[in-house]
Amino acid sequence: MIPIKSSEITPENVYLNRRTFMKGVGLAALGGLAVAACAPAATPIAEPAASTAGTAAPVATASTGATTDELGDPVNSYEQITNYNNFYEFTTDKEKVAGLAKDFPTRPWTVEVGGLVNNPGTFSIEDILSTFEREERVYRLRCVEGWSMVIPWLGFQLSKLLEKADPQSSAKYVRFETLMDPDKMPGERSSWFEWPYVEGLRIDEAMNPLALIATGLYGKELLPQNGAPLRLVVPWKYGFKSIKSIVKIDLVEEQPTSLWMAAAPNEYGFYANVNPEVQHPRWSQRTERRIGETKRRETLMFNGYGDEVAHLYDGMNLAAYY
Ligand SMILES: Nc1nc2c(c(=O)[nH]1)N[C@H]1C(S)=C(S)[C@@H](COP(=O)(O)O)O[C@H]1N2
Ligand SMILES: [Mo]
Repeated sequence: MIPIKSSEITPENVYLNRRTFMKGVGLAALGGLAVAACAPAATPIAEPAASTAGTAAPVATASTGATTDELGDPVNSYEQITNYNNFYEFTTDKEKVAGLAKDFPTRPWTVEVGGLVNNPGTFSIEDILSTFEREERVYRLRCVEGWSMVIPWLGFQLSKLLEKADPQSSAKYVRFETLMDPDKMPGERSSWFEWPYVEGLRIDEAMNPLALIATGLYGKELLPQNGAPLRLVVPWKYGFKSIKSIVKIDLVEEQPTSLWMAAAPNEYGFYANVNPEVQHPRWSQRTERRIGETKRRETLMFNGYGDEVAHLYDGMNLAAYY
């Protein structure tokens, strides 16, 4: 097999379908709304800063002390996790998100839980933090672009929040929405995407014990670049499913359309399970570059969480439900 160089990884945003492309061009011509950083030019994936690259086994100082995941892979450093981010509400440049998101206000913050539930409600982040006991979960995060990290999250099971909301029997999916506020998130002025960022899970996926609402990492509260004050983490799916800075959670009957499904439906499906056998239309998913390492690794089916989640997809053709 020919190894793929990191310089050959294609960012998620390079190709957009014709409809979105035409819309983007039209709006750009009309009012200069397009953000230059979101133009569909090949934005190469930058290597992490020299100071953080190559850190072999970082010490998890402020966390419970876990230095590896359950496979023995070392956790990435706090430096790496907080300085190499995808968060298109700020910029498509992974190394500039941290700087641009630095002053993003995460208080006050409320999350509206509604739709097909018996106990709808609007909860402040303080309510959420005092209601749900948090634990550390060390998970691999595999971006669809072909890079990955190991992150010691602090959070609680999404199932706990859903149980409190008490879904009605007609609820089949969970739909999540990120804050829509272009003054605070300037990337939302880009007409390349249909904002706000939306993601979804089938209800049984959402109830799986691995699905986490993270409010911290390395034992500290989340920084804005990682999706403060709360974000989803679905470790067996490509990173884009793990929606950041959530303000709305709805139980719904129909399968939600995510931002990435709307942008490029032939490239990003609803399921987005990590799968080395199903290639992205523009690149293979067989290997990945772990941030901090030079040699590429084999990508694992369901990102290595098959024992916990494979049963959710029994009888499904995973090439069709990509
Ligand atoms: N709202 C929102 N959530 C998002 C994204 C985004 O652009 N906006 N990017 C996703 C992608 S592509 C990845 S790989 C992960 C990255 O999470 P991290 O920066 O905390 O490592 O966040 C996901 N969640
Ligand atoms: Mo990603």
